[in-house]
Formats: sequence, structure tokens, C-alpha cells
Amino acid sequence: MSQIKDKILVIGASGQIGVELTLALRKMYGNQNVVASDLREENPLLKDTGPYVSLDVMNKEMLHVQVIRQNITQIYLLAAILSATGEKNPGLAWHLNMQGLLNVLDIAREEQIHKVYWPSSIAVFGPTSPKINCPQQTIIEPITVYGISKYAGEFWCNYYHNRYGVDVRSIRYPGLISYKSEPGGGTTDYAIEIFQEALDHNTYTSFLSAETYLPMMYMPDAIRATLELMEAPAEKISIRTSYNISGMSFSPEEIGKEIGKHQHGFTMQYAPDYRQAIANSWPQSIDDSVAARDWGWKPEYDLEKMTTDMLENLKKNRQ
Ligand code: NAD
Ligand code: AKB
Repeated sequence: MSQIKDKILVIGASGQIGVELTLALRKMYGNQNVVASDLREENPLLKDTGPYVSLDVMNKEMLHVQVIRQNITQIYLLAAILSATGEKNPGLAWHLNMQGLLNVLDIAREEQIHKVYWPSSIAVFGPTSPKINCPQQTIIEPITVYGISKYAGEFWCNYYHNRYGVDVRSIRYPGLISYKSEPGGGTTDYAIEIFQEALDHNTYTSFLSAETYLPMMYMPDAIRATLELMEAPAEKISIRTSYNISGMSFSPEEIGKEIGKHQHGFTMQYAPDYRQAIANSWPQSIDDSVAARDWGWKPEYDLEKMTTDMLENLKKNRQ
């Protein structure tokens, strides 16, 4: 339900999730009430759809000024360094992922921002977490700097909620698959590359092995989950760290077979690299029963439906 009085700032709006989330928020709240911001230039899909400001989340003063100047009442923080890129520069990943969040939480507390959204990831889980139907609360020992930063971030969110009353909400997204904007350097990015390569060359070399099962989700489900969580009444939110949500699980071989149903003669090769160890440390599937109970979460897309939609839209974009 749209709330006209709210003014939203999306930080990291030019990224894979940011573009689609900004467009969805503009539909709900009105174009002028959703300010997109990023360190890099405005994504072409956002052009002329609403206000855009250039902003570095690490510059707390600049962020604070924008929040006051624009009368911001909700912040969606999407700026982060993802798992694969994070392993190349652990110090930078820790710094951005932690300090960016702390800057936002501090300003939210000082300016009495109504709501904050900050995504976590299935990357919080590690090799000692259950592989199948990984529960909301379980052993969590991440092995990547990205996973460590997300887990620490979850507890900062919980802390700011308990201590200062900041209404911060979060989801542990699985790997997200989309066709509108490029992925930002994750381990699950193969499941996007595979579609592009299938259409370009009818063959794909996966950087994960054939049988690597991972939790995944199609972007329309992820956007809907985000909006449903943010629209839920506060008394329904029992988890102030981050909610597990689930969409589908598949391996490179399985998605290759699914694409092959549409792309006659599609072939796959496998050349696992450093990302294999990251993928091996994550669960294969996620138990999202707490999100289902608290705010009614239910995914719509399975592998078959997502593959059909991805190929249709990617082909349309190429015409
Ligand atoms: P992305 O890399 O595509 O986008 C991040 C955006 O943040 C980029 O446009 C980048 O320019 C911007 N940014 C980087 N540093 C910045 C700074 N200092 N100030 C302002 N902007 C800055 O990432 P994404 O895939 O859209 O992910 C968004 C969030 O969702 C992240 O927190 C990520 O960890 C989380 N997440 C993503 C996935 C996924 O599969 N995409 C899965 C789980 C969690
Ligand atoms: C990544 O692979 O790093 C992301 C994620 C699951 O957080 N897609």
C-alpha cells in the first residue's frame, strides 16, 4: 500500500537490485518520492523516471546532508561488495559493507527515519551450517569476508532496533537472477551469465562444477519479498537480524538442461575456479518458514518458469 507522505532514498540504486527496486518503489510511492543514488552514474533504465543524486555512502556528512535536504523518511541501503569481488579485496569489502551500514543506522537514529532496509545474504552461512533446508537460527560460521560482514551487519541491525528503536528490516537473499541490470561480482552470477552466453554462443563454461546446488531466486520474487517485508506491520516482524527466504535450488547442470529445452543444441563445460570453494561453503536450500509465518512470504517462480521468462525478455531486449 502506498504511503504518500514517505520520501525514500535508495543507496546503490544503479546496481543489480537497485535498478528494479527503485522502479518498483517509484510505482508505489510516486516517482518524485523515491530518490535514487549511487557512486557510479545513473543507470540508463532509471533516467527520467525520478530524482537522482550522486552519493558515496562512506561520506557520512554528505549522506546526512542529503537525508535532511531531501526530507528522507525511509532508506534502502544496497551499496556493498559481494562475495567473489570481496575475496579479492577483503579490507575494502569489510570497510564498505560495515561502515556504510553504520553510517546509515546512525543517521536513521539521529533523524528518526521511519524505516531502513538492508539486505543480508545466504553467504552468512558456512560449512558447518545444515546443507538442506538451512533453518533461520542455526550454526553460522561464514568463511568469506562478505559473509562475515553480512553476519556482523545483521547483529548491528538487531542492536540498533533493540537499543534505539530503529525500524530496520532485512532479508537474506539467495543468488538473484535478473535480465535488467548486470550482476555485481557474486558467486551465483554464473546463473545470469549462462543465459547471455546461451543466446550469444549456444554454449557456456561454468565456473562452478556441474553438481553445485545453490539457493536462487528470480528478481521479481526478490523485489516482491522486499516490498512485502517493508509494508508488513511492525508487530509482525519477529526477526530483527535478517529473514531467510527461499525461491528455488538448482545446479549448473540442471539450469543448463532447462535452457537446453528452449535453445536446441545448447552445450555446457565446467571449469571451476576460486568461487567453487565459496559455493561449497553455502547451503543448498533454505528453510523460510519463519518469513512465511510472520509476513506471508511465498515464492512464485521455479526453475522452469524463471528460465522461460528470462529467455523471453533477453530475446526481446535484443530485438
Ligand atoms: P551491485 O554490486 O549490483 O550494486 C551495488 C551498487 O552499490 C553499485 O551500483 C555500486 O556502484 C554501488 N556502490 C558501491 N559503493 C558505493 C558507495 N560507496 N556509495 C554509494 N554506492 C556505492 O549489488 P546488488 O547485487 O544490487 O546487491 C545489493 C545488495 O543486496 C548488497 O547488499 C548485496 O550484498 C545484497 N545481495 C545481493 C544478492 C544478489 O544475488 N545480487 C544476493 C544476496 C544479497
Ligand atoms: C553472491 O554470490 O555473492 C551473492 C549472494 C548470494 O549474496 N549473489
